Amino acid sequence: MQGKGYGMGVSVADYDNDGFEDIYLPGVNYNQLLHNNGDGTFTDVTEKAGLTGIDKKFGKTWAISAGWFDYDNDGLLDLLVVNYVRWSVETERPCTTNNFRAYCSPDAYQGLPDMLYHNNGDGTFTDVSEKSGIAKHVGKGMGVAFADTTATVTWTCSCLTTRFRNFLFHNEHNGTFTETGILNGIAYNENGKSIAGMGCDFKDVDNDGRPDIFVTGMVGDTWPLFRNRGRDFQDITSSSGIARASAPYTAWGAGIFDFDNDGWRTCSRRARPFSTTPRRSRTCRPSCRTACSGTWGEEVCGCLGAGGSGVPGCAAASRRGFRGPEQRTGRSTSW
Ligand SMILES: [Ca+2]
Ligand SMILES: [Ca+2]
Ligand SMILES: [Ca+2]
Repeated sequence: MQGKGYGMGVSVADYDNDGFEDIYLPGVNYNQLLHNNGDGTFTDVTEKAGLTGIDKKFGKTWAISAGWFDYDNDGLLDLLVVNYVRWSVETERPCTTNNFRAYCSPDAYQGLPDMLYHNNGDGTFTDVSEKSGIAKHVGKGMGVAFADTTATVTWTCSCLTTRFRNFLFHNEHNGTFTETGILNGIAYNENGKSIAGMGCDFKDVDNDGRPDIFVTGMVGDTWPLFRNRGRDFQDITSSSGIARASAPYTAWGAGIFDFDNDGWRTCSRRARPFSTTPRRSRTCRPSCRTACSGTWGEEVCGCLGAGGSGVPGCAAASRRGFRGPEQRTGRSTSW
């Protein structure tokens, strides 16, 4: 597996249904599709597959993340590539902080649309970005997450962007997508602002059957948690306790997991808040007990707890080492 250029992300899935997981690597100047040969080796099939990430208008786009999902239910995984900003060495301009040359803010660059590739089933893909409506929406994307909420309303994927509003693409099941981020309440946070969103996940944190959206951001942003109410989303970042816990941190990756592997909808006395510091644990513990009685705002605190809360938690990698829920050593919860 020979890497090329500056890789930014990774997405793993068996796109050709041969039983072996394949790898897609979005990057700055190259994207790569590595086919798993099933014998411990991989073959770079990017060109043959048509997944170079080269756009006829923008050239090679700066891709940061990608995700596999079957948008047309034909049994073959399709690929969404999330693009960041228009940048090249040739057009880079000088930016300074306190008279020192520094990286420019994302505000200094133009955004890009994302790309959607349809899996043709013969090892090749067709760029359907324009046909599907995805290319109409220019952003500065960094993360992507998918969820199928057919029990309520079908939202299929969410692209998060940095210093630009979030997108929510609704799968119309006719080959096209409608962007409904503003209508459904996830475009901006509860203060009406966009944040430097980076990682995201789209899973059910409160076991009501509707996937919710969690986003990580920069220090001071607080990391939004949007609760899915069926017809729309409600920003519960503050009421869940995440605002307070996340405000001092910058984070990229995000995930909603059941850390202690003991199933859904159980609370324990050991439930702790979304924090690794004892001080915050003490502050929030009474709320977590309330959570067991089913109050939503407090339940998030419990849901995000570690060490036996029994419901999924949220966690994120952080520049300052924030790990999300604390993990204990013990039977199924060892880390
Ligand atoms: Ca495969
Ligand atoms: Ca498909
Ligand atoms: Ca939910």
